[in-house]
Amino acid sequence: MLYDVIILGAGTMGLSAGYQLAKKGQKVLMVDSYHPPHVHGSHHGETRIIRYAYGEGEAYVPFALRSKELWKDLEKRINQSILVETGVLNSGLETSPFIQNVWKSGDKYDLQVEKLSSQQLQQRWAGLTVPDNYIGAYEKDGGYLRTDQILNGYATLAASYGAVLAGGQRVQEVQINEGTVEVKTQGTIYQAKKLIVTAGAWGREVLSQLGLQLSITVIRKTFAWLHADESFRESKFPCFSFDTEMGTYYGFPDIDGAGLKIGRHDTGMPIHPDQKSVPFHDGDTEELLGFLSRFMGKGTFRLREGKTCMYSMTPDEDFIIDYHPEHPEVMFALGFSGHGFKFASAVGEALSEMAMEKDTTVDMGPFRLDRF
Ligand code: PYC
Repeated sequence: MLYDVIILGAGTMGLSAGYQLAKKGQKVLMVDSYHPPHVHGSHHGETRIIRYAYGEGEAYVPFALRSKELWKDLEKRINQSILVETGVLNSGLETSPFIQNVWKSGDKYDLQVEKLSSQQLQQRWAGLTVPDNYIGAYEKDGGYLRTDQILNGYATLAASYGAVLAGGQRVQEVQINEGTVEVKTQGTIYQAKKLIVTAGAWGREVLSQLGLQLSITVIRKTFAWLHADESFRESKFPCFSFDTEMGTYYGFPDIDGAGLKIGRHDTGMPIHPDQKSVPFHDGDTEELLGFLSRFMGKGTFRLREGKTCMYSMTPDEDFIIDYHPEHPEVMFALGFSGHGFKFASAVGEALSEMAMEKDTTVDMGPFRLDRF
């Protein structure tokens, strides 16, 4: 069977692309080493932040806004709540480049971002202890996405339009023969006219088989849920992102009694994606508690569960979404650098448009490979 498109990596990005393509009448095969949903992709951990005034740069704003439209569309199609608007608080020194970008992008796209002094922050959210020289940029439309519902929703919808999911299929070889893509797994060779690579931390290796060396480093990251008091519940506390001299930390309020969730966004140990990561340990807990005692000092926190995950970092921490420079039948979306999940709905749409040789709804110019 000759598929129109094979997608390597059926995490959120791959399933989103598979759904979009199958809905548009394409014959789609999605291949994954594991059986989605699993803990090896970028979707585990139940929740991801969504925000629009964007500290990583204004180029992301149209992408985030289109993603929101598509998340709302997905909510209707699966009849489940997936985007919850708790608000997102960005905080740091007024001079922090991240905070400056939040203002700049908010102004440019006329987004609602409220400026709060450290005193106002502490008045509004009882748990906060913010230094005097910090400010807050609060986006009330921001919030979080429910990852399991999204993954299962896309998998169900993609299947309903005829997309095939081949789970537990580790890719051994990828080749291009006279314009046809061949993907070899244990015992099977699949063929297609086009190939999309959304293999996350494994994407670099797949593309190197096709002669393309991407500069992506896989990093071990940790996050945890902590028992916290009432002032950190979802009805009373926002999602947050703090750019501090102790590092960059993000988190979520206590959702449905799961505990306050928090992680460190910067730094981390380089690893190979197949290497068993150093398990979450006491040092990881101490790091997170160190941040909490400084910036949420009125709370008492106790570790409930800690986990590790992987970020695929590019040198500039911006995504790479492009065609293979020598094989235009190959496309990829990789290097999400720890801030990609919120865009998965629009990434899938863009990849489907690229595979069908159409203009993309959102300009992918800022994410091209030739910027390096
Ligand atoms: O994009 O807000 C974000 C985020 C939080 C943690 C990792 N990425």
